[in-house]
Amino acid sequence: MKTWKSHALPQLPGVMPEINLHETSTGKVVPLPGAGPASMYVCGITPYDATHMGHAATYVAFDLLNRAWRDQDRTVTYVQNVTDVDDPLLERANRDGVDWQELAASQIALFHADMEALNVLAPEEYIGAVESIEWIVPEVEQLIAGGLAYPVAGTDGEPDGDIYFSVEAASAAAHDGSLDAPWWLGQISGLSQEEMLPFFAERGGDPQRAGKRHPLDALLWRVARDGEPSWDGATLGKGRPGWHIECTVIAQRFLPKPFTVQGGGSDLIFPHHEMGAGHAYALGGAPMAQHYSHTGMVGLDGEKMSKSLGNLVLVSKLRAEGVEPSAIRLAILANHYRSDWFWTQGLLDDAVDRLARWRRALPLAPEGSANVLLAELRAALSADLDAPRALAAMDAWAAAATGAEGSVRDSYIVSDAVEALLGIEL
Ligand code: 5CA
Ligand code: ZN
Repeated sequence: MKTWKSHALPQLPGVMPEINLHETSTGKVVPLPGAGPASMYVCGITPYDATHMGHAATYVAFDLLNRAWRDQDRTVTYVQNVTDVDDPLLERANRDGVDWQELAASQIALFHADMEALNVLAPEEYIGAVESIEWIVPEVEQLIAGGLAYPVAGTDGEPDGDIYFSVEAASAAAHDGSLDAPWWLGQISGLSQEEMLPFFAERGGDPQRAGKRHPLDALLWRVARDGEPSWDGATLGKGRPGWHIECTVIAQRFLPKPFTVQGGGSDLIFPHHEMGAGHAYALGGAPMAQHYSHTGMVGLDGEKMSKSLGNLVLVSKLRAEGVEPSAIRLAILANHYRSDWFWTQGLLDDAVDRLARWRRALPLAPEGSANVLLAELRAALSADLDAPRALAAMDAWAAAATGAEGSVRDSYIVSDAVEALLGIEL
């Protein structure tokens, strides 16, 4: 699928030091692999509503990592999916009486325009669930053949043949040596099975589905139902894929096994990334990713911002009201990516002021100040993408830029650094 356009990325003098990033599974900030190509998969949107500030914050956070890697002169391969067929999208289209494909296409277009406006570097590959069905089917067939997935008989009006991933068979295979590497349920999230159950039910799982071998077994293939779109599934029968296998297959097709960083919001730790890791082991005995990284949740008025609650601040709406995209990005960057935070008008007002201060300071750049600032920005970003610390360094630099005449060379380096590392155009 087509993606959006990246703005040009200025080259800076010197390089970013070793990047340290929080690892979800251990809770520790650890160095990322420092040499060779870097690869990243960030879970994309389900396109039934426009980009809200939570989505924007997640993609801006991983954009900082993309920029940090590029500042190390690394080759980066970034892949993002779009869940362009899934229950919530079909439910929304039904509710509103619109065609689900048109709804998806319109929201994807809006998302791309928002990402471009927010200066998020485009992924190298942007892949839809629908276009990946033909790659998913043989992988599910392989899991069945290996005894790691099984069909469920129809009951309570459900048809025969939905395919589920067996969490018990997969973790047993991982430990008896039939898979090369160990995998267990809880490896990424650290949750106990009792803790997993409510999240599973809340986030697309079906613990109560009759006929499953284990309540936490995840759907791999949903056979066709009346009134739902379906595709050829070869021996699986007509149907559509489950959610976790979509991301596993796309990531494994376009990225190394394992790739460097799997990213997404903290709402995806369980079950989505936990199951994705399990699917990857079950398919090849290799971990999905070397590192799992998650952003905090953005909320509004005391609740998580979510399409289902409807408490959304839309990037496109703010843009239509004339808010400068750089100010939106700067408001996001004022929060550390791992913290949960709330969107407020005050945050945006502060960002508008800050942008104006930085712009006023730019022509007054003190001689020799740019390289010092650049080192501070790099130190902040390499320390678990500490954008608030980078903003504070830039604030201090701007406050000190008070001379009558600035250094042209320094002002160029500063504006390039703020653009290349923070994605803010001055
Ligand atoms: N299509 C799936 C991922 S494969 C999905 O979760 N789509 S989504 O549209 O619900 O979310 C898109 C991305 O934004 C995900 O990485 C999700 O973790 C993140 N996200 C969703 N809501 C928030 C929020 N309130 N704050 C921060 N990030 C969020
Ligand atoms: Zn995903």
